[in-house]
Amino acid sequence: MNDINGDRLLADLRALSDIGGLPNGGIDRLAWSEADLKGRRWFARRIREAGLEAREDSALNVFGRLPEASGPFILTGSHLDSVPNGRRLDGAYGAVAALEVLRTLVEARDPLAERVEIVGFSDEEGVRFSIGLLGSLALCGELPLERLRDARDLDGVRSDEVLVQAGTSLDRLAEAGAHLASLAAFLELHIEQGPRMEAASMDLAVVTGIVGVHRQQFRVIGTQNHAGTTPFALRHDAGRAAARAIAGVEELVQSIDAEAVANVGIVRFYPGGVNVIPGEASFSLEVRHWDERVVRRIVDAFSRRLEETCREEGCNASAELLSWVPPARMDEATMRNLEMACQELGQTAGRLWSGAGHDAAVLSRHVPTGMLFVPSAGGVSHAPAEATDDQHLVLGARALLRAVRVSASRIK
Ligand code: HGY
Ligand code: MN
Ligand code: MN
Repeated sequence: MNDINGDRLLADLRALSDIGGLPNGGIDRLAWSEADLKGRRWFARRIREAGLEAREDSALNVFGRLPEASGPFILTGSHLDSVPNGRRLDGAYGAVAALEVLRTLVEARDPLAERVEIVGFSDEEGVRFSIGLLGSLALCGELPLERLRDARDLDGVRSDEVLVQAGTSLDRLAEAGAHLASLAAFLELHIEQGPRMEAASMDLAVVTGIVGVHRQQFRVIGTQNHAGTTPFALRHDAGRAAARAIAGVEELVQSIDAEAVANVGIVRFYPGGVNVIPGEASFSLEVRHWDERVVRRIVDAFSRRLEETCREEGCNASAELLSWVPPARMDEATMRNLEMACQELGQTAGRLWSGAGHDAAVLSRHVPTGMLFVPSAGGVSHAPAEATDDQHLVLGARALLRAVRVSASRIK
């Protein structure tokens, strides 16, 4: 059987990582930015250069397939956007590997190629509007439209304005859902983005499930005042109240469940003057666990803790849900198919929960879905130091090829 062209896969990954490249070696393809759109245009061009038909849907997801193919399809791919100051593999690896798989099937004149479609999803990271997975949610008819309509990006620009500038619009996003009926299954190849595979010397891992990801925005209102003349006893310092609550997050989360994690990734004080006691503080809180009851307990406990702290500081707090993606179990038969594909390569794949969120979490609610991981060097991701060695990158794509062929051969 024809196999993956490893050099071509690695060359494509290098070419894509030049788009949005940063002087420190990282990349920044923030969703809907010019660099992100350039990355999608590059992906569509590479699809066409392989003699395939490239199609962009209303969510600007980029699909590729044989021109005469009509479905149902095994869809495989991942996202093309990145976190700010990220690196070249998160998402991009699964999309480029999917292209290499389809190219390999077409070059081998494998009849199964007609049953395969690839995708580069939009805005998986959810950094722009704090609502992620937008491309896969649009494809699956699950868009939180009202929340998205109210959302603004980090510069305060309304979501619809950003989307119109990118070439679509909020109202058109939902059109993407029409394609879901053409899909029979979804497979996503991704880097682990964590330390477990490397620590266990695991070359390939089949994902058993994806954690639930809860994102919330808190606002603390105090009293803006002069930083030089206001005695501590008279202050209602919103920044101090927020900072005290944030500083206690790790202990609070660990006291509820050792496997849960949380993150405060964005903090802002208003008005933000060196000599002004902040009258307002806002911050994001993200909580993750594979059991949504644990996530609920953590969010409730943190909210109570913040209320107490605000009472002590003479401040008030309010909260707004940004997004909630429930935990997702992968399809058992698809997991076995992925394990068999690894065995064909003489590899025994481990089984792991994913601590990172993925488009596969959304697809898994609609079609049989599976994920395959390759290790991350030092367990690092969402940072310029993210890396995976070439052997693992090629091995993962070779396993994906075999898994896609088995899944495609089973389409009725
Ligand atoms: O945030 C995540 O877990 C994923 O990388 N988007
Ligand atoms: Mn990702
Ligand atoms: Mn990511």
